[in-house]
Amino acid sequence: MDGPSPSRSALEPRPRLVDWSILACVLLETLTGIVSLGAGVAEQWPLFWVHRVVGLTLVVLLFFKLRRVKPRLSRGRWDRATPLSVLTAVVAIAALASGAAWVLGVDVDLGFWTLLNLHIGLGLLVVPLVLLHLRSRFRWVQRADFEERRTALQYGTFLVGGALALRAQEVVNGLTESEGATRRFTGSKPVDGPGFPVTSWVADDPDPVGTDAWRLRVGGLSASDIELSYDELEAGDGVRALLDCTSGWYTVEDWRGVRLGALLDEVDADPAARWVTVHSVTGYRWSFPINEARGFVLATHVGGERLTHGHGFPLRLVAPDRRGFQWVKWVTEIEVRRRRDASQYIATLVSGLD
Ligand SMILES: Nc1nc2c(c(=O)[nH]1)N[C@H]1C(S)=C(S)[C@@H](COP(=O)(O)O)O[C@H]1N2
Ligand SMILES: [Mo]
Repeated sequence: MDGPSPSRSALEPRPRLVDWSILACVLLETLTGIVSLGAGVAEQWPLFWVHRVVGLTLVVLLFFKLRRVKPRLSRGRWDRATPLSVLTAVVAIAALASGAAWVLGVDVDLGFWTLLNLHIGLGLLVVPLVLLHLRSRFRWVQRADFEERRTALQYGTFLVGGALALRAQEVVNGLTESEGATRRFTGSKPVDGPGFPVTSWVADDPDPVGTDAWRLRVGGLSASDIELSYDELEAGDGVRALLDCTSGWYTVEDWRGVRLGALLDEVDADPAARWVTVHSVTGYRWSFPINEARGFVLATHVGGERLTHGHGFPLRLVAPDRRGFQWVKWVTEIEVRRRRDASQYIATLVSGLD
């Protein structure tokens, strides 16, 4: 058992409360982190803000916790669960450090991955590690843990302190015009130089798609189904849109192609249809509410040039206000549906792994 350590500072909650708070923070970070991957409009900034403030709170709590358990790391005091605990601590610290570094404007080239990808990977790893760690170290929180009057004050200080630290960091970023100042609310930075990255999720990397055999199918919950060849696409609609990838970069480009709503009109989508799934030749797919999707463009061109293979030739989705992973490349089918396609999450993760 951990007795109340005599050297507990004024800011330090009781040990069990620290542990439970860490668990709550980890779960909240996981939730906000995952949801934020799909957040593309500015009104969703609080998600990112909460993720950062709770992350800072975790740093403080973890500091208290590690200081408390440090004696247990000395020779002869290890038990069977200690190695896992150490691993959990190391991964958690790495997750926090990579997240903080990213916010501060640091990026290191990790080959296929950005620092933000590393942060996401480490963060997702923390969850099972913490759950395993709980199996051997679980203790119910007790009422006495909350009875100290200063508890509320302690947590208030973490949150206000975290918010002030973030604000200060933004101001400093702005004054020094550091790299962090150019970030979007999502944390993404503008891509510099001509062109923008070719990004594929995990392993999606099809052979170049030739236009001879390629067709765009449009149909499903509609009066008719149609198939269009590349030459039949009337690519006259232009849109300037911001592509924001969850690996941490964004770019504004001029796209040209076919308005998705025009295709839906052509097949006479059923009034009962609520969703549209956009399929790639690779099996990668994403679905959208039909009314929003009507405004999307299926692009054949970007920046006045025909799409390259990497950017999705012959046809790729341009979905303004949606995060990059939903901008399906190498599109081959528009499927009108009653419901959202629940298999898309798995399909998108494993696409290209065969
Ligand atoms: N079929 C397919 N479409 C895809 C992807 C993919 O892996 N497969 N990656 C997505 C991701 S994660 C992003 S950010 C954008 C990147 O588009 P770009 O390569 O043209 O920059 O495409 C999206 N469309
Ligand atoms: Mo992405």
